[in-house]
Amino acid sequence: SSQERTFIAVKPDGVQRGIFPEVLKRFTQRGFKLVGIKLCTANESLLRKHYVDLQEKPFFNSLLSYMTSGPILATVWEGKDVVKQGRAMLGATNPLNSAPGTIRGDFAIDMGRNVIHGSDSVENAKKEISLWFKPEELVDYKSTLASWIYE
Ligand code: YYY
Ligand code: MG
Repeated sequence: SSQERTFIAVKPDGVQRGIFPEVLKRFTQRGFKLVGIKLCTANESLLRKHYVDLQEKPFFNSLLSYMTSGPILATVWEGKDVVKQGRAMLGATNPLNSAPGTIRGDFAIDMGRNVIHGSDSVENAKKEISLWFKPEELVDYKSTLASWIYE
């Protein structure tokens, strides 16, 4: 449905390098609707929940220090198929495998500096949104552009 939501976060490198406006621009221009946004720093306990599936991986500690190294721009986007489309807009986990035209393919080289996070399923999106945002931080509004974006 066009009410589907995803969690997209610009990681500390993407914030420091000034890539976050490009991320906002790409999702907005595609036609997705911004329903939540905040600059925040992630603490370790939040990140352990966020990356719970990766706790046993050899890169987990370096992932934690990367993700706590500076501010993160946390966002929530709404629109038709936004979870899958968002992942496509991000590119592959390893930027060296990301096509030009994707965010990682255009702005990143190393996997441990891959600029951006995006939920990988509708179910994980719900989990991540509730982890990073309080319900009252998400804004419900009708976009006046909807009829120009959806037929
Ligand atoms: O969802 P995505 O971010 O594309 O990849 P995940 O497999 O969920 O891994 C999360 C995060 O961990 C990834 O964005 C970079 C880092 N990472 C890594 O540093 N080395 C790996 N071999 C795999 C992932
Ligand atoms: Mg992931």
